[in-house]
Amino acid sequence: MPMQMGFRWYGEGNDKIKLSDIRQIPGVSTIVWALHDKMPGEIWQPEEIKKVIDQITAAGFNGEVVESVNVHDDIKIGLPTRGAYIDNYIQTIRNLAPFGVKVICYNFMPIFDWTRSDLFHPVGDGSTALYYQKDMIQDDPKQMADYVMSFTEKYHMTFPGWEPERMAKLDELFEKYKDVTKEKLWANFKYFLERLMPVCHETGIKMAVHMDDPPWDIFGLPRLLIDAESIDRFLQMVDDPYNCLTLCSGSLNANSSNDVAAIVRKHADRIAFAHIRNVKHFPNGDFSEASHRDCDGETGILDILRAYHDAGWEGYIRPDHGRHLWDEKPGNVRPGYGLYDRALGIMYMLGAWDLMDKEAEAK
Ligand code: CS2
Ligand code: MN
Repeated sequence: MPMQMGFRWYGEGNDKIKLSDIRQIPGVSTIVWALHDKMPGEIWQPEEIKKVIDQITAAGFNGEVVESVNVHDDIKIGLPTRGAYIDNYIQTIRNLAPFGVKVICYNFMPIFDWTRSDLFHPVGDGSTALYYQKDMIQDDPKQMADYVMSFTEKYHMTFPGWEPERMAKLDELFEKYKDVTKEKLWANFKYFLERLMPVCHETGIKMAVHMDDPPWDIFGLPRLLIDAESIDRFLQMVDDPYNCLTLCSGSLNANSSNDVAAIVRKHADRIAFAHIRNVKHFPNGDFSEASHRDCDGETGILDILRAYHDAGWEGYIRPDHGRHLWDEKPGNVRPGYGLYDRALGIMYMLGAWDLMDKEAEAK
């Protein structure tokens, strides 16, 4: 089985992009989906899963990758209530398996998912992209949460990992994380995965953790999956073929010293899901997300693709955040998840991949 190209879709009524639009992008086999109205810790019910899978398969795709089943904060903090939340997570895995799901992408970041200071920053060519201004993300998490929530209110759009219900309790959450050191977070992570592995073996579903974005501590909260060393530690900590990575090139390369291609070469067999995103760095430490074209950023997109190809890698891959192009503006596009730039990204990736296939055949 060759690698499978995916496209993230937020679901009917929750995404302006239609499955029939995605159908027109060459080479997409897999819809990367989720039940976006579920709170972390809730069980995903078979009938809810079936409804989405039926839509996906009717449109000619498979729904083998879920992004994300979010992990309840009590599990990350290590509270006594974690047992019940892990039981629920296990039940969700069991409920997903009969519908052909093979990979669950998730993250283990305290409180916040991806963090940016501007969701629609001008790139300079008329398009906009997600942007990180270093000096704006220092000590006031509320300011940032308010900024993201202002989009939620204005455009009636919620972002995974930024659920208004959780953001409303920010003080309480920070208080609960007060004693969670980096080592404690690692230990809680291990506990969670060790409970999940038997059910992963039983169901054939791989757990694929997403990298922390950006890959450093923010607002005093520890972050774990930040570089080659921490990825080694993670894979050894629970050394099981079902304990895998969602290797997100752009998240990792927000720290420009991270060499993503080298990580691919080392751990291809444990990468279940690849996110391809390009990052442009500025001398003051700010960064912008960029088109997938190699020379538009410094992430090394072509080297990364070559590393996957050389490894004979057979996982799922998708374009990650793209820019907002043409008529895509706040209000009609999910930040990072427009139709056009991700479609262009797919053609770029497939172009490189087809050429590498041809070269390999000729050898
Ligand atoms: C992001 C994340 O980089 C990405 O793909 O959009 O929100 C990602 O989906 C989560 O961190 C995965 O749990
Ligand atoms: Mn990603």
